[in-house]
Amino acid sequence: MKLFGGFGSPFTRRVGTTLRLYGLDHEHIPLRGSVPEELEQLQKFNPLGRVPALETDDGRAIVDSAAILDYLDQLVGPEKSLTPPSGDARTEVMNIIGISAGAVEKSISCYYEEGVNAKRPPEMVFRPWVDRMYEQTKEGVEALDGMVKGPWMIGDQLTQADVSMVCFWDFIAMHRPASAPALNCPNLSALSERANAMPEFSETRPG
Ligand SMILES: N[C@@H](CCC(=O)N[C@@H](CS)C(=O)NCC(=O)O)C(=O)O
Repeated sequence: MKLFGGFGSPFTRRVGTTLRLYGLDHEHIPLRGSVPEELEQLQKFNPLGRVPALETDDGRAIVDSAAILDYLDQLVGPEKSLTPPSGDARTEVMNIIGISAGAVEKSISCYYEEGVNAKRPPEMVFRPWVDRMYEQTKEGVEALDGMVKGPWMIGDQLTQADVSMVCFWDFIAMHRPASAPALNCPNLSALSERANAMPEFSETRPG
């Protein structure tokens, strides 16, 4: 298998971390869509030129981290899958991933609005919308902070809710400018610290 995309992308990182936790052999190719030659190569696997993308051992290209995780879960089977296959635990995990993915998507949108990675000239930024997105991220992660059962998101078992949450939280915390409303998430910080002590997380942690 080949995983395309750098771990600066939280969606790519959650796939890279899951591959490690499952002990699946793979090659990591950190292509960047922002570099024209790399974009061309990436588009062979993802017509959108986004990361992550996965090339399977039988030559299929899978796009979108949720679809890739679903593929990997099926590959390892229900006993080993980090996403509970059914029942309340599955609903809980999917719900946490839904909120945390929404929060990080808002954070990524802000990352493309202002700062060194901005795609828009500063005079074209519509301030009320950017401020609202900072608020949405804050509201999302603070709600998630209150949902941590401990030691992991849904209790004793590490699940995909933790993998996704930690990858998303680390991105949000790393890229939040000092001018944005501060985040009060002691439980998510502790969860991130616990997870990043594991090699599967620390090896994918962006510098
Ligand atoms: N829903 C997608 C989101 C992927 C995504 O947002 N990728 C970003 C990097 S974090 C990207 O490639 N952005 C460049 C672009 O959209 O052109 C997934 O889960 O894989």
